[in-house]
Amino acid sequence: MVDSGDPVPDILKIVIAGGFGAGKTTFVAALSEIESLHTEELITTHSAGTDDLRGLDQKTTTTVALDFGRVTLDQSTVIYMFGMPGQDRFSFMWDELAQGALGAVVLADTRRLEDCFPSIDYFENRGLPFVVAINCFDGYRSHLPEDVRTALSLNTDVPLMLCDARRRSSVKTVLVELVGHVLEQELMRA
Ligand SMILES: Nc1nc2c(ncn2[C@@H]2O[C@H](COP(=O)(O)OP(=O)(O)O)[C@@H](O)[C@H]2O)c(=O)[nH]1
Ligand SMILES: [Mg+2]
Repeated sequence: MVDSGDPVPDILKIVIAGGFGAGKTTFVAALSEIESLHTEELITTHSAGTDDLRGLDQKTTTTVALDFGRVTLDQSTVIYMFGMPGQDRFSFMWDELAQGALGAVVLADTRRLEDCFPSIDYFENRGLPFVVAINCFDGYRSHLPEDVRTALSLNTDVPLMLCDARRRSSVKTVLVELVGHVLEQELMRA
């Protein structure tokens, strides 16, 4: 076989978690270099009873299965992002999605902070490194990250930052922070 000379890139898998409407689909789409694959459906009166829409007056779609996106860091590293559906009824998929993941981003929506508790518990129990990104929705008073840390009872060693899931540069900063955190955890374990 002829060697093309192109190295086969390392594939890093990252999961994007958080409650319904926290911005996971937006986050993956903002950074993905491929058309992010996501399965959204218009919220019907059927799912309206199931998906809690409090505070989300503009939300008209709901992710049915998963978001998937890809971003090339450099020639040797490609990141695959998998959105984890936040609704409890999809929790049966979490183990499958988290399998082999390097780390996770938990998107927190300060309008409904409690919605990200299950994701945080899940990654803590699983021992998977994660960062928490507070998604900044317009028109809602911004919360001090340290107040959010207290409200989430988050360990001081878990990075916490503000982000705008619609902005590529903001999403990128969150991923860079996560990769740095993962490396730090690995060095500590070594
Ligand atoms: N203002 C603002 N709106 C956002 C942001 N991220 C997502 N949205 C909007 O919030 C809604 C929910 O986002 P979506 O990505 O579908 O949430 P998901 O359920 O977690 O996948 C959509 O209408 C987005 O356009 C953000 O950072 N700022
Ligand atoms: Mg979604």
